Amino acid sequence: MSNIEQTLSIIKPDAVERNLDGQIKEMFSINGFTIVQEKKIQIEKQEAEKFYKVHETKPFYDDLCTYLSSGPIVVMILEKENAILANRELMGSTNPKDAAEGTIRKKFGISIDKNSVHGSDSAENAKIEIDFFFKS
Ligand code: IDP
Ligand code: MG
Repeated sequence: MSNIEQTLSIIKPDAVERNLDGQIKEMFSINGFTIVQEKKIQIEKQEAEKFYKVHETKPFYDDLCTYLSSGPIVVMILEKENAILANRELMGSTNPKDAAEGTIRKKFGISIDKNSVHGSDSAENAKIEIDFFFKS
């Protein structure tokens, strides 16, 4: 049975700053994702804190929110069969050092914090994250 899903992807400041957004979007396209909506924005730290609220108890939370709000990002709704898991696989492990060959983080990630992309981790969070950026 078909299971077309949507997931939220973010090209993070480190990648936008290095003009990698075109190459990253091409990787999505080659891998069968449709970019349903996209926008390039910069968010306030307060918004980053809301977006990453699940991580609020982590020691890296403050740095993470400062970082996500430090420069322009590209937020996208990606669509494909089993998009949520497929995007997590295409992104690779959180730490680029551990990411598999051919993944976005292996190719472009600099470090565990500057790892170039975000992707929703579940159907529930995909919906919440898509609404966060695209609900009018
Ligand atoms: P994910 O992005 O692969 O889903 P999460 O565990 O949800 O990884 O963490 C969210 C983001 O927080 C990561 O993408 C990374 O930028 C940052 N992060 C995660 N773990 C660490 C850490 O141990 N030190 C610094 N930053 C971290
Ligand atoms: Mg996550």
